[in-house]
Amino acid sequence: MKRGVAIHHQLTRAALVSAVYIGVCAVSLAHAVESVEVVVHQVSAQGVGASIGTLTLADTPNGVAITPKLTGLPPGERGFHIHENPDCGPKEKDGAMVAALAAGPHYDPMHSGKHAGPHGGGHKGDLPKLEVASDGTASKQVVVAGVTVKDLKNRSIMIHAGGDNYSDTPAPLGGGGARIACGVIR
Ligand SMILES: [Cu+2]
Ligand SMILES: [Zn+2]
Repeated sequence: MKRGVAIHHQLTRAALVSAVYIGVCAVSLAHAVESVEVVVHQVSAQGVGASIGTLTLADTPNGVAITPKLTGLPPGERGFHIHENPDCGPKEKDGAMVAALAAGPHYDPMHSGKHAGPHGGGHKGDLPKLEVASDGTASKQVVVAGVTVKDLKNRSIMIHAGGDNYSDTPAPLGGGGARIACGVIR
């Protein structure tokens, strides 16, 4: 009889340990939902300049939400992308230094080879355009589907001088042209 009670206690203990273990796993899953803050800097052929604010990247059920808190940008729509390398520095091209060229091309893990905008099946780094208000601030959130914060770590996020027509024609990469601000996603 005594032995039966002991086994019963052992089983109860095993059930408790399992319950605690499942609880710990649930907490770990919750922690997998990440949020990071990216400091954005002006960039030029001379190098990385002053900070113009931050972008907060957070996992949501619909993808990564990017919340800008930026100042000092030219008003209007600006090309906005994830680039491959975690480096906002200048790099030489055809004998001249080019702003933020070290960031490399648009993030393209599927090797699509095409710029197509946020829903076009091209580069995964093609974000919705960044909207800059008439006072040079940007605060409107954009969401990029099909990626997590983890995918975007150790890359950079770029703001261009021009807009973005989500196509490679008539100009490549949406026509955004020069790189004017950049932040490294750590
Ligand atoms: Cu870009
Ligand atoms: Zn692109």
